Amino acid sequence: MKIQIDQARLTGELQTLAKFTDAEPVSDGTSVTRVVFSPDDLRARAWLKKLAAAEGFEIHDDAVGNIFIRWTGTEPHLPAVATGSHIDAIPHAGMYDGTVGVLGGLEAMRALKRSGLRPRRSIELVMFTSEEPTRFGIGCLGSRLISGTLDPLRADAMQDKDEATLAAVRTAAGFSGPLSSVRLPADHYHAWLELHIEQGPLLEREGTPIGIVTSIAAPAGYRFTITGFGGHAGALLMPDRKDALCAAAELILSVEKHTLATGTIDTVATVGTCDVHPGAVNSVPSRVVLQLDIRDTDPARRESVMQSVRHDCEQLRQRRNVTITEELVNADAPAQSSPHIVQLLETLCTEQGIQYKKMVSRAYHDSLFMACIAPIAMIFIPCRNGVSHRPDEYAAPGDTTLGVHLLASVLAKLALE
Ligand code: HGY
Ligand code: MN
Ligand code: MN
Repeated sequence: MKIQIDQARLTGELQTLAKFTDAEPVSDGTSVTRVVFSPDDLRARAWLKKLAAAEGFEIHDDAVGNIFIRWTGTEPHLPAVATGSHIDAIPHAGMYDGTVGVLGGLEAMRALKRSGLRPRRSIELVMFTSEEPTRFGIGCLGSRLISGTLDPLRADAMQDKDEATLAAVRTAAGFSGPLSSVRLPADHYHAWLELHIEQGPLLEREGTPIGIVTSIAAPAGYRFTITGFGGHAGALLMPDRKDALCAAAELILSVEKHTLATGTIDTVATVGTCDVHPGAVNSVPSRVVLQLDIRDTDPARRESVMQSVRHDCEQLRQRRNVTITEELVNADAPAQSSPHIVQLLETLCTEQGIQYKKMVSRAYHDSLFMACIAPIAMIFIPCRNGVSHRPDEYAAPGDTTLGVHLLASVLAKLALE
């Protein structure tokens, strides 16, 4: 069975998908903003479905808008083999994060069909809703609901910055029905694979074209609200102030200090947003909301950093006479890849003379949650300078093709098991 990836077609489709964006063009790359259920996201979804329909694949979506594109096997009652990723993009992102896994997965299926393969097990491509936390503050909405790790009622009540709920937004986008219907049982899939850019520098730095992910670090998200006493920037004297932004600054530095203090690169933390109220140059900030993203391959070590930050918060409350509240958004467990699928990938790489590296994924992916209901693995390809979530994010066509070819090879093996 000869698998031929149509590199020109795949490259063209990645470029077409990148055009579904309302980001202004930039000189140093391709800037993509595609927030879940935005007009661009809905147009991109419709375009993807048209591509899939042209191949005669069966298509359906669920109540949260996850899209399922199935090539039915000769034994359709057997649990399918699945692959996929996401096409939503954070503001001013690049064009390869997630899309390589969706369009690459589609091309892998097309290439297998062209090769004459007759899969026993159906092969299914999944495009997940809202992998990025941009709109509703939590990542992997679609895969969390599929895996049963997010309460459907909590999910539907989540609001975006305009206080529109997920329930209202998804219904307006044409996805109705109870979110409880999104959940899939643990035996629904025989295996799950995701092809993704590394979003880090290791593969390119080592000149290795393929990464085989053995585990995915565990993300946690917290929202801190600091409330002080603000007022006129000129008339309110310094001793009378309880400047919420100064307190927030100390909290942010506390996060950095305790994260670095773990002494391992496996612990990372970022305060990525800082909303200041009232946000006027001549008004002393009275309230600040921070969003913290902290990740580790070891959840206990992640929690120990949080404990140290909480200790510093207590000091801040006393010394600055501010209130600080902490709200848990998510605290997820890490995921381990299936040794069987990792072994299959290693054997394929060896047989095909492909140099590979087994590695941890520090970014989270929908695979983190698919691991709750199926054996998983991920295939990484290099991205230039390790850059991601930026317009200069770039994956070379040759690397993408190699990743898609490996994905197609392992899908074929698993679909014949
Ligand atoms: O943040 C992440 O790890 C993913 O790219 N959403
Ligand atoms: Mn991302
Ligand atoms: Mn991604």
